[in-house]
Amino acid sequence: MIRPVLMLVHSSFILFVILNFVYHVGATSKPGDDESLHESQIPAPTSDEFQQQPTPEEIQSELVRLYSKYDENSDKQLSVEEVKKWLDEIHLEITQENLDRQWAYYEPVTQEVHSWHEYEPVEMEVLDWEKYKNKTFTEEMRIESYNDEQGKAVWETMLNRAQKRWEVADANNDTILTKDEFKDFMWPEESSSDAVKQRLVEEGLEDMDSDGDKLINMEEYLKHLITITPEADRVDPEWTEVQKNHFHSYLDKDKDGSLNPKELEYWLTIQTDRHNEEAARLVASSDENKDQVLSVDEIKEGYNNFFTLISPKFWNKYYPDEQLYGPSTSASHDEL
Ligand SMILES: [Ca+2]
Ligand SMILES: [Ca+2]
Ligand SMILES: [Ca+2]
Ligand SMILES: [Ca+2]
Repeated sequence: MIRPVLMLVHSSFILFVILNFVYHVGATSKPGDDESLHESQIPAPTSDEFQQQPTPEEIQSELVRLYSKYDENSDKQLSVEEVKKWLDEIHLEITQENLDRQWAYYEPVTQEVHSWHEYEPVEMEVLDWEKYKNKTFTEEMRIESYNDEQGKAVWETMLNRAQKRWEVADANNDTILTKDEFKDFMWPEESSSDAVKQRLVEEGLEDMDSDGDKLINMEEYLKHLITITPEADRVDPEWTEVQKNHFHSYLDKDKDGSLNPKELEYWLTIQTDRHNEEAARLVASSDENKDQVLSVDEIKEGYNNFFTLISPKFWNKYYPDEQLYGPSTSASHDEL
């Protein structure tokens, strides 16, 4: 049975796409993007567009090294709980690495900032909208996208969306973003700000709510999934049925047949239990002897299933020129 492919194309994804001069939404997603949280951001090691790739042995040895670190009670088995901790840490590391990289790219300047908390202004690195806009939506790219009507529309939507999101991420309303505010701008799905989460829901409605009733019904839901799911992933005759089941049993909490803004927010934001489910899925994927825990051999044998558990530092050695951890390219909402 195939797993539900439940991704929402966030504007940060599209900004990422624009950065890569690609205008076709979904063009950078690969079959298998639904597999886990970060897989879409990691190139497949088998892809031959990369010159130098880690060998299976190198990947296995990295996994074994990390395995010992997370096998906290040293019983030579990894439980779902231990794998969850591993996922939590790797997720933080990926986000931080990505944030640092993006922040540096925009060359923030240091100036005095009045925060909510401090009476006196503090010196902090900040970024202003004009600079962000000019470095993200360059004139060269604008000219290119204005070549056709669709490109022009996408461009304007994205610019508008970025600006609106900028405004909500700017928590102290001084029009510039500190690194913390910038993090909310880039990863609204992980923000603790209600305004940012609210904006994320509005973006979801803009993408999906074609009849404008502020609810996502099944038809709108499926239509959206079709636009973001590669055709190869939809050939399974069960595909539509699986998506419908997921909608009914997991997303539509009050079972009224459509997703209200609250249900949409649940779907679009990172839920704390997601790593639990992902950890359980990872353990099950390679648990040969079905004892609900992973031995070192099971990890080595199933190394293909665990790329998402390997730190960006490892991949960066092999793909130094790739922006492996660009802005959250998709919020993968795989709750199985
Ligand atoms: Ca600010
Ligand atoms: Ca609707
Ligand atoms: Ca509902
Ligand atoms: Ca086992």
